[in-house]
Amino acid sequence: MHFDALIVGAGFAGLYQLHCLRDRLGLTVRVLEAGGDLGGTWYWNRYPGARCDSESHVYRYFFSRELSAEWQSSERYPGASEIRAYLDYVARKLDLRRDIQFGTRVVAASYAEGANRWTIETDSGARMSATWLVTAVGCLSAANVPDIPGLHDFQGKWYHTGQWPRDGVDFSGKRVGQIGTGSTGIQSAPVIAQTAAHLTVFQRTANYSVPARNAPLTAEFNRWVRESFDELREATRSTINGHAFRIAERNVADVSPEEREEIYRAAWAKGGLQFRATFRDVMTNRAANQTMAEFVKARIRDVVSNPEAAADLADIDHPYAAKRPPIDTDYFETFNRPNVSLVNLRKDPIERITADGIRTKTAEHKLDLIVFATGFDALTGPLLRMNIRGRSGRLLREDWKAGPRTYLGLQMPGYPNLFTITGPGSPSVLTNMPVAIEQHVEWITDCIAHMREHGIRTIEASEEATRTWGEHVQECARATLLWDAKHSWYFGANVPGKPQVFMPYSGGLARYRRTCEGVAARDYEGFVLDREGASEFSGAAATALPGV
Ligand code: N01
Repeated sequence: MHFDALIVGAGFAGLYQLHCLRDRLGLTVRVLEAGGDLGGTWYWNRYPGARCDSESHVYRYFFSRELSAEWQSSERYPGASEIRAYLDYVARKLDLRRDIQFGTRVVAASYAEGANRWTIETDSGARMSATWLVTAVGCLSAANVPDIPGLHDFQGKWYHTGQWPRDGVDFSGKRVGQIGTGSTGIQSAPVIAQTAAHLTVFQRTANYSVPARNAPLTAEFNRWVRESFDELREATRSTINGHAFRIAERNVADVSPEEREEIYRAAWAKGGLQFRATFRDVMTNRAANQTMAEFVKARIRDVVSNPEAAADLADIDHPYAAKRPPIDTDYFETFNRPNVSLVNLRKDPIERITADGIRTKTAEHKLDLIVFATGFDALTGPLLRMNIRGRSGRLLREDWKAGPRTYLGLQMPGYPNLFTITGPGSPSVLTNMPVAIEQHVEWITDCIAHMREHGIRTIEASEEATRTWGEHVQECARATLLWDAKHSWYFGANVPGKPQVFMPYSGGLARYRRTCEGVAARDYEGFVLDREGASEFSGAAATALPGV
């Protein structure tokens, strides 16, 4: 079957891309989704405590006032099931499901030059083709289960948080081991501890966390959200990270130590990602960052009553927010429970998994169940596992051997008419994702509309623009303290053998948006356009995007 466009993935990105291409441009479109339902990341991440750390009033689409106005969020941060319900609501309103094929994993995609077509193959052996291929596969969707010796010997059950069973997992009466203390592990441990007989948390790198201070939302707040649509939309589009809060204009050195402490305490009491926004130089000035880091470490020591556990939890080896900063509900408090213990893998590394638990250098931990909160093969993993082949059969996996190469995180040279939503080299994971997604989807939609209007057969990132952009992405990261945490997944360091390249664009979403707009306005500068070919579109005449 042939379509104008195929979209891979039915999360925030795939749903909006379907709406834009089908309902605004009139293209024939099919969405292919590996999961059994909508949600993308949120379909798979059903682990205990799964919740977004963007706040509900901005973790949503802003392309439609009506869609936003009719949705009521129940809590300050949306839980995974509420996000799935929201996406279901959007899909119903826009009648999206009829063009989505669930339970269908794309296992290969290849471009045929003569026909100017992408052909994809699914895990059931089906083939489909399209003029445009848009990957909406998410940045954090390829689960990373570490290759720890002995996993096959384990007689209990084990789960990765990013592939959580739809029916949930019953921890009651079970001895549970959790490996990993990133954003996920920090959310799951407190919830698992509530019902497990015992929870052992295996920590390799100690992590900062700030209280989320989640709470139910009042009717008054929801009314404010409805009435503030324009302001919220404008704020998310003009801030560095797509959130509605702004980073303070002051530097740490502008205030006295007493004032600074007061500012940190107030931000701590308020909770959430805004904690980092209290000073503008914490991501660029080591001494400034250290004040923030020390404040958080002091809070950890305040909360955790066992001094050894407190010391292990506060023994953090990187600047605050150089790795993705989590927010939590009672994470550090959890270590005061009698049924929770911490193993510091830096002192006592895992030797192997055995039939009945985990053996570290100094101890045997008997377990009924292991939870891998061990993260993802981020950004590149979801794309590479699709076996994408471009011109002359070139393989993306080969082209990215030394790290991802993209232009604006939107396209790669050698892969015409293939667009990657929030791909490596775009702000993506450093932002409030739906805002970054909307910007990409709208840019891609405008681009395809432009191609149709002007009879452009193919668009493809140029080699030179890709090289320059790649250097710029590294330079931007180097100018921040993100560069200091070489063991973060932003560099791909969590997956053995993965090239160490800083992957997301850290120059800020607002600046990035302007860059993309400028590129389009200058006739898609940095892209190669094939204006020769005849077009073969089945949709209605090209239309400009209304309202975007
Ligand atoms: O994954 P991570 P995540 N032995 O890679 C440890 C988003 N997110 O799923 O740091 C022992 O951050 C690893 O240790 P180390 C968010 O963008 C958002 O938690 O590599 N330990 C680390 O502690 C986030 O950043 C939300 O030394 C091993 C942990 O596993 C991203 O998803 C919620 C190990 C992995 O942490 C990923 O977060 C959740 C090994 N072999 C996630 N391998 C919200 O919006 C790995 N680890 C709230």
